[in-house]
Amino acid sequence: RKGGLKAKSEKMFGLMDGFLKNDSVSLQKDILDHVEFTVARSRFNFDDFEAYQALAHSVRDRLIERWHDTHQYFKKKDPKRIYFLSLEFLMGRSLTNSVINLGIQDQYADALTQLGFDFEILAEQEGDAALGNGGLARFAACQMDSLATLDYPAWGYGLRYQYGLFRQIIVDGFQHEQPDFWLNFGNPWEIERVHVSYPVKFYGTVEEEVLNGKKCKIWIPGESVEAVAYDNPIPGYGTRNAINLRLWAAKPSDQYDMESYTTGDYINAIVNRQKAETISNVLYPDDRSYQGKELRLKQQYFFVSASLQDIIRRFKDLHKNFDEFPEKIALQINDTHPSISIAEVMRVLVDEEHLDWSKAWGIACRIFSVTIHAVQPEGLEKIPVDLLGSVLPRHLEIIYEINFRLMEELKKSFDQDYDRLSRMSIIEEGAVKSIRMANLSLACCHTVNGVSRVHLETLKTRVFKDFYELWPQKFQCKTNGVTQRRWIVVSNPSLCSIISKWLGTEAWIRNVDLIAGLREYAKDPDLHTEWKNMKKVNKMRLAEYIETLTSVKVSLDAMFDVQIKRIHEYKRQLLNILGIIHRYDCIKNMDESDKRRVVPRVCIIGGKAAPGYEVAKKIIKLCHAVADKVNSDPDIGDLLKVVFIPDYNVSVAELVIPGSDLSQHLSTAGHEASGTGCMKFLMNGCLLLATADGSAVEIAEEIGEANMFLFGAKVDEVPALREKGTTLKGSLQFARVVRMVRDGYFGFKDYFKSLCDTVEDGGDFYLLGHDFASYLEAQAAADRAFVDQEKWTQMSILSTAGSGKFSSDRTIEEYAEQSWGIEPCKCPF
Ligand code: RUG
Repeated sequence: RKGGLKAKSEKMFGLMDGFLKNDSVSLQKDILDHVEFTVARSRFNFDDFEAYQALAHSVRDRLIERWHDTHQYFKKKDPKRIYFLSLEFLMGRSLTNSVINLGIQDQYADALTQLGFDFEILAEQEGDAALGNGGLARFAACQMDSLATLDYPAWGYGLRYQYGLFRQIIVDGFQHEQPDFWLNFGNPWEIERVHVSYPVKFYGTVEEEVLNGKKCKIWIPGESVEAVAYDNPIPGYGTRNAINLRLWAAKPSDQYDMESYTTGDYINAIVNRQKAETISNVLYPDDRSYQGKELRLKQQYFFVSASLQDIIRRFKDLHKNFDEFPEKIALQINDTHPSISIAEVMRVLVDEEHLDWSKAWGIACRIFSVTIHAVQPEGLEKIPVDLLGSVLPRHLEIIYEINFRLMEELKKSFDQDYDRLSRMSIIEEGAVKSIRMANLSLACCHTVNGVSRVHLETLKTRVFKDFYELWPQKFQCKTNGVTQRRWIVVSNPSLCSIISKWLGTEAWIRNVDLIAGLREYAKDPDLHTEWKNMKKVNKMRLAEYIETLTSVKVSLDAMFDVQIKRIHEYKRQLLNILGIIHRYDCIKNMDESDKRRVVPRVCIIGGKAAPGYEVAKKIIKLCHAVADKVNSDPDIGDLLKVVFIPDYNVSVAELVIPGSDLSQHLSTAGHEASGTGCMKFLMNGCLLLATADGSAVEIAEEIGEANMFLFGAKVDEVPALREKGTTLKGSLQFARVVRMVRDGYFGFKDYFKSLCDTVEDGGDFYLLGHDFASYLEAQAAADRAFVDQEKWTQMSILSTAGSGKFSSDRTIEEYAEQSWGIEPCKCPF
């Protein structure tokens, strides 16, 4: 029978191949069919949004076709798979990216033109899928694109939040948060799998029983919630492979509350059941602190438990013996958020599969690897013991057992060094006894990855020094990357055409190392002309966008200077604003002849502040207060404009980055683990003004320091500077601009007082005062370079040409070879 099934599936595979036609007439028919039968509108009367929906569904059909074929093929070949666990994925829009990766963009553009629509206008109808906060989540999305493109047998697992990252509304310069109802108009990119669901248990007690003469623990849970799968096909570029991102949604389960119906309180019973859904309701909007929240722990365990049930079910379909588990499965933990998966794997193997502890632990240690994205020990997640014991009582016992064995092992090496033992312990003693999730990961994972060289060094010498001394071989550097498909091909089509034309090939889209070939033409006047035109067109689009949003008109001759990222003290948007105040102050005090020498600037800032982060919110307000003053000052005119772009997200980045001349990456050295925004700007030929932090150090190595504007204290100088307590005395200019804010020059004197306090004597943890003078020098150097447009264009070309290393394709290949031990598995065309 098996042989018969196999033959049948092979025949089906052949029949499905090329099932959907991609010529313009077939696409038109498919789109109209979807208008009529999916969107249920008349084909004679539908608007742009409905046209987008129909278009998206026809693309989805093609995605599903490849995605089925890929999974059939993976099943047939049964390669070792990588399962990527991440609590956040910041996917942005899917339409353009999908048609480009499927290789049918031109056909769709033709089909739509013939139907009287414009592809780009319809693409604008799509909302962003913002199931993540920032760098970590967008990096996860880039990794999925690279995994698919490089044909790796991969699955992503995460949570399908009902509300993604909040929408940022600006009222009178203040940030307000509004919920992101991203699913209200449906989501054509996902496939609801009602039949793929698993129960996830919480609370309850642990009991002992005897099985085959052996004492065993059994968990008697107190609550069960159903996890339902939503699949999101991720197409690779230049390949038939389309992998799966499976996101879990919580639904009420019937298993545990039958009793409540029989008590007669039917309405309350229903209301209580609905509460189950809250688990996947909302994304935590702070990317740094979420310590000790019950819902957060439930979210983590919910997606981990469902994913592992799914993974183990798939494994068991083909294998009987858990000895083969590490040969077939690699599990990647994205930051410490999914670390509870380690305890869950141990629970399943020991309690359910009845493996003995050492065997189970041996398996766990061979399958898990972790990437740490944080820099400070304080940024690592801790869960109070009481909370974990109440929500997941059996897991707490397991973690205690892991810790007991870890301590026994450590004692062999460190004997009486109790300080070290307590630092390395998974359990943190103190007022609130807690589980250190990072230490749990370090105890188990075979590889601990840092996200840039500087970051790995910090992990080795500070954050995890003790662990590094014990297990140096575990620590690896995997410098982050971004996908050139999204960040050049989708977001900057003119640049894409220029690169392909000058390299004489499109092969760089899969093999980005080829982009270095542009270096040869960095001084070619014809390339310069094309490059400058491309930049001008992109700046025009951005200028229109700025005017629509903010009513500020900006000059295309000005340097577009951009800082877009989450608002954080360490990212130092305040340094940028104080620099803008200094520029304003200088221009105000110039005579007309000096003014003629000023390089006009449009300073663009965008980013969200976590809802409870008061200092960050004040920074946003200060930006607006300065913008109000500067933009309405007739002495200034086009020499300086300040713009805050509200509701920064992935699709805003796709518009802003290609239109930028200069971008700022100002983190105090040692605080940015890597930074990936800088890589997107680099690919787009935007010059970087940056501190020697995170990946900027490696960027400087690739393009040469002369092609960017570096400034500020170095990583190893920072501790001594803090110790010394550098103050305003370091720079009169700094003292003057802070005083202007303090004295109410931009209004809101009382409101900004505490913000000024953060950078004045005794404070200034992030060293704005120390770095200010060198920041202004770097800004002046950028001005000088901009005046010589040929030189600037050459630097811009060299930036793009040097961006090859920062592709997530390179990152993923390093993970595949050095951490996961997986091979490509390419579905035949
Ligand atoms: O802040 C880091 C960025 O430096 C990094 O580029 C990105 C991806 O590795 O991750 C960011 N991050 C760190 N996001 N959340 C955290 C907290 O662990």
